[in-house]
Amino acid sequence: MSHSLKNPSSGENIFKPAKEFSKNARIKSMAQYQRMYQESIEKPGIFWAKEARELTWQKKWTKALKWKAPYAKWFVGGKLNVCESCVDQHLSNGRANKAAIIWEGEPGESRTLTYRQLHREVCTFANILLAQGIQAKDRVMIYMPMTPEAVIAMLACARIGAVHSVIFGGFSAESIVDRLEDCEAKAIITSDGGYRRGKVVPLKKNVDDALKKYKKIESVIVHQRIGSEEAPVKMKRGRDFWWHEQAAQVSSKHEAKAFDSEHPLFILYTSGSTGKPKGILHTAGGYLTGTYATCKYIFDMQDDDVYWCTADVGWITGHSYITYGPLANGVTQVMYEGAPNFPDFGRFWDLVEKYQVSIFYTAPTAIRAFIKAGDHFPESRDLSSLRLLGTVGEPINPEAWRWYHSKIGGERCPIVDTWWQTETGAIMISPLPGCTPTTPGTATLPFFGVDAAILDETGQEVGPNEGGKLVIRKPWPSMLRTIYGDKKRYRNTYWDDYPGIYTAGDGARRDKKGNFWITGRLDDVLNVSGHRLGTAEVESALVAHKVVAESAVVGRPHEIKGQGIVAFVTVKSGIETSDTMAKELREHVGHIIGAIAKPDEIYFTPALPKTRSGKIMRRLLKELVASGTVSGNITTLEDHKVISDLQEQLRK
Ligand code: 7RM
Repeated sequence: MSHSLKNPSSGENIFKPAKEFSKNARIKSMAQYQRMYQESIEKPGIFWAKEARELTWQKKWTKALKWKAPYAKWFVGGKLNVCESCVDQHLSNGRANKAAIIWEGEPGESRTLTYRQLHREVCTFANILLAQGIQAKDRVMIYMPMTPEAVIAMLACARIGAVHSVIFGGFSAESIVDRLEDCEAKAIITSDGGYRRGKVVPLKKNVDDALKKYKKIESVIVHQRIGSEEAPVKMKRGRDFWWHEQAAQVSSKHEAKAFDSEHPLFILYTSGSTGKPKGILHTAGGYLTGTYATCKYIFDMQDDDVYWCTADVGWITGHSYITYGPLANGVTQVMYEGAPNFPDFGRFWDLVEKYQVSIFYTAPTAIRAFIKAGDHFPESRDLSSLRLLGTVGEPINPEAWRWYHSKIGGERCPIVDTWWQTETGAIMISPLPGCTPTTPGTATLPFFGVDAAILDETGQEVGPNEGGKLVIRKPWPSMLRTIYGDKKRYRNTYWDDYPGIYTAGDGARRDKKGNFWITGRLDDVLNVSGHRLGTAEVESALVAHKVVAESAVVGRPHEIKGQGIVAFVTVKSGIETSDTMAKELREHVGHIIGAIAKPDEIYFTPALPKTRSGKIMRRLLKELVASGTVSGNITTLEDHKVISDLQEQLRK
């Protein structure tokens, strides 16, 4: 059992991994972590080369790292085919008939692909791509639902050296066009549709709409996921091809050719501070090494684990922790197509029970939705197969952390709160589950080889509990190599604050023990009467109140204090809101953080504006409180109506 030690002086909860967990974990003690961390920082080349050697290379590298800031080359001179580490190697290491992917569709059908079957599918699809004239370095867009074919498509691109760019299936035709134009893709892989909350998402139709504007696509390969009237598909002759028809015409054998370690692997678009998404470019050898090693140490993947990451492959989490990292580790993983609340909020826990999931990785926003839905959902399922939990995407509020720990983890599972970004490729700051003492709300300590620090404006490292900019001072293998087609923006965004140092764009502080507390994106840090205050801190305080399900906090110019605090609050179902409640919440925040943090205004809303990946769009809320309206592009919003309703409320 993991136990919690109450520290009476600070009132903090410190959770330490159970002995039984540590005993079998790769990293068993803090002493071991510290020794390895020290070595990895002093001699990163040696540390990472040791990890990289566990992967399959056709030609060994001559130099682990060549660094000319801000450009890194890892495993220089090395040649590999990423697909060999993720798939082929398992055909000869005893895992050929082991389940690689156990997939469940939203309607309930289930399919298992062994590593041998995955290999055949990937080889077949690689041959389909070749038959379409796709060559190394060509960009291929992938716009698919959460089916094994999405992973197969990614791996097949990697296998032939093509550069995939996955677009989340929830994005609109308009978003597809922007990205197609930016990377000048030659082919698209899509599906007739996918199931989400009982409805069919018409993916191929969205592609057709996008292709009215972007004319450089030579082939569209369509996987038949739905295959019925529910997803009518128009095929354009000479351009559109059914996956299964092509598969019948090509060989299922394909020999993996080696590519340079720095060969581009994929481009993934992510939002920045401007409207135009950034195409983050990752390359083969370093990215694979980073995702492989983090899965091994942070998720402690073992041969008998059943791992489940609930992210979509359209996000970096899906790339690193569904496709590349887990497969390179030869683990068995669950993949689920649909929504967490279909048919109800018990679905995830049904899956955990049915497939005996042992490692579960999800986002705080999902956890808060589960809290809101009610405890009876997890309580009525057997979750005893779980041994390790993870979170990613935003700071987790202690309230959600504790719920996750007790209701999902049965107080027995360590929780790894993993901080990282699309740009970092792999997890950078996280507990190691067998050794790191954790406190709800902190991502704790840097991973091996990660020289994380917090700097002030002058470039000095700040003292304990002082806020500053989170930076990484040394290159790491899975770091982004550039923003595709925009070197200038690459430099400006990440490397201009301090010479040779990567600026993450997040604010953070370190406590006396060295734990990193991420306070949120820097544009979300408020300064109230000269006090630095993370919007995340106020949100966390609000969510700690028993009526609150979720909240978003933004700053607004304030005559006297510099910035005032505006809170948007969603209450749990069945609870009535009132002015009295707003007052109570103000007092509550004052009680938890201090009077300084009391929101000046509180707006109740049935939902918060979120991107489709579940991130709260504070930028919109900020604009809304500042100007009363929202301009610009809101096509990435999950629910447009939320904004118009709030606008109405603010007018009153
Ligand atoms: C993996 C991912 C990156 C941004 C990042 C942070 C925030 C992510 C955490 C977190 C606090 C965490 N990539 N973030 N994980 N903040 N604790 N454990 O989310 O590119 O989409 O977003 O997400 O602000 O900069 S991402």
